[in-house]
Amino acid sequence: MNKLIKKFLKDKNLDFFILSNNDEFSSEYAPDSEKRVEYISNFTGSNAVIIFCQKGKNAFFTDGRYTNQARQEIDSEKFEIFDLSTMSWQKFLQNFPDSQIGFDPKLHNIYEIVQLQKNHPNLFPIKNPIDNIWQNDIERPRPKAKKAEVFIHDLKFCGESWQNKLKKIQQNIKNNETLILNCPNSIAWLFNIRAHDINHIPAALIYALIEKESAKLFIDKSRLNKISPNYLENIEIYPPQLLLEKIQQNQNQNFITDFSQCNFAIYQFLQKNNIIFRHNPNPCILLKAKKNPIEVAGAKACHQEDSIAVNKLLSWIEENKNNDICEISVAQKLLEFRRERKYFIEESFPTISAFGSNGAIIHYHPKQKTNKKIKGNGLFLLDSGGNYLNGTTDVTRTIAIGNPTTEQKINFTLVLKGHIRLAIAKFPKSTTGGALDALARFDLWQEGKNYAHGTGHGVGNFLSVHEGPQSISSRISSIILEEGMILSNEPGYYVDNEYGIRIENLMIVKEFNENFLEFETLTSVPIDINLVEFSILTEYEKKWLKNYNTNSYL
Ligand SMILES: [Mn+2]
Repeated sequence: MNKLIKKFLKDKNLDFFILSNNDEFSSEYAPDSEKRVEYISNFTGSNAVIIFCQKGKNAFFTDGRYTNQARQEIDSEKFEIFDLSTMSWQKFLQNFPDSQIGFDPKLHNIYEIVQLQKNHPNLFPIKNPIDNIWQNDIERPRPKAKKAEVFIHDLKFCGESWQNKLKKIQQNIKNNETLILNCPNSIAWLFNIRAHDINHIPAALIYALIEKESAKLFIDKSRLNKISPNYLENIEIYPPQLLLEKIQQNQNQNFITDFSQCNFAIYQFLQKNNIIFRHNPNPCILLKAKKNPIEVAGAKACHQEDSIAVNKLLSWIEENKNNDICEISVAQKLLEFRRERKYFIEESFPTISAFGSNGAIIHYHPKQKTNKKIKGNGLFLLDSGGNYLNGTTDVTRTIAIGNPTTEQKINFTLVLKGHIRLAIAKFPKSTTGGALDALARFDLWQEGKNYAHGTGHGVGNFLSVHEGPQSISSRISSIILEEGMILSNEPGYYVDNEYGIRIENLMIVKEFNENFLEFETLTSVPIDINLVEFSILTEYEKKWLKNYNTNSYL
C-alpha cells in the first residue's frame, strides 16, 4: 500500500500528500467508511494526520494522549511518529516551503488550508488516493456509509422547540445572507433531531442552509420515515447531493459559514463560482452550550442514573477481584449495568479500562492483544460515559488493586487536591476556562509534575461528550464560562510504562452570587480512599472528600 501511495505521488509530481483523520464534517468519531488513517496505518486513535512523502519515511502526527498508542499500533519502518505538541504537521512542512503538496479538500476546514497556503504556494486539492486504493481492496473492503433513521429528541429532554431555536438563529441573519451549517451536532441540536450515523454521538451527518425566513436540510427523505411529516413543517428537504447546486441557485446571496468547521471543498466551490462569502462563528455553538432549565434537570437526573451503574461496577470489581477479571470483562460489565439505567442509549465514547501500565496510555481502549488481567498490585483506571436521552455523562475513577505504593498514593492525592481545588472554585463572571486551568495543576506543579491533556471539556445534551466552545485548558480557553455550561474536571498524572491516575467528574456552572459563579459537581461515584495519602490533605480537603464520598454511595 505504501508503494502504491509513493507511486501516486511520483506520478502526480507531488512531494507530499496530507491525510487527515477527519471526515467532511470533522466528526470526532469518524464513521467506519471514513477511517482512512486506520485503514492505511492500523492506528485506532481519533486524532491523527499522516504526511505521505514521495521519498523516505512518512510522517505520523498525533497528540500526547495517543503517542504511546501510536508506537504500539503503527509500523515504525514506514512511519516516523511526532507528538503534535512539539512538532505540528504544519511546522514539519515549513521545512519544505517550495514542495508540491496534495490534500483532500473535504477533510480540512477552511482555516487550516488558508493558513497553510500562506507558507506553501504549491498546495493542491486533489482526489484522495487512499479512496482509490480502498475502493479496490477485496481483502479489506471499504464499509458503506451508515444512513440511520432520524428520530425526534423530545421536548421533555431538550426543553425548547426547534421553531424557537431557529428563530433565535435567524434573528442574527441578514435578509441577503445564507448560513451554511456543516456541523452535525449543531443541526441535531437546532432541529431537536437525532440519528445513529456514527457510534457515540447521536447526530445525523448532514448539511443545512439557513436563511432569514427559511431553512433547508440536506438529507435523504427515506431517513425521515420515523418522524411525522408535520414535524419539520416549512423546512425544505433536499437530497444531500444537491447542496452545491442549491448554493449556486442562490448565488446572489452572501454566504456565511464558520471557517473553523466548514470544509475546504465548499470554500473552493464558492470561490470558483464567484459567490460572496465570509467567516461567521457558528451561532448555534454558544446557545447549545448553555443548558436550559430542562436540560439542567436532565443532566442531574442522568448523572444519578449513570453514577448508580458505576457504583454497581465498583462493587462488582471488589466482589470479583479473585475471579479472573480483565479490562475487557470490566468494560462489558459496566455496559451491562448502564443498560439497566433509565433512558440509557449508548456509551458516549469507547470505555477506557486500563490496568497498570495501560493506564499511562491516556486514551487506551482494551483489545484482545493488550487486554490485562486485573490482579496483583496495580492501579486500575476506568474512564467511561453514557449517552442518555436526558443527557451525556463522563466519569473517571482510579482504584487500587492490591497494595498501592507510597509514590502512587502521593501522586493520586496531588491529583485529588487539584480536582477539589477546581470543584470548589468561585470565580467572577467573565472568567475564562483558561484562567481556571492552573487550579487543577497547582499541587502537581509544586512537585514539578504535570499532565499532557486539558483539565476540562464541554459536554453536550444527548450529543457529543466533547463539545465546545467552553473548556478548561491552558491552550484554547478564551471562552467565558457562563451559567448552564457543563464541563469536566479531570486532572491526572501518568508514569509511562507503569501506571496512570485520573479523577474525573462533570460539573455545571451556576450562579454563586450576583457577580460570581461556581461549579456544582454532577457525578456521584466514591473516590478510592485506599489511594489517599491523608497526611498531605488539608482539613478542608479531608472534609470535602468525606462529604463527597458519603453522598456518593448510591
Ligand atoms: Mn472527559
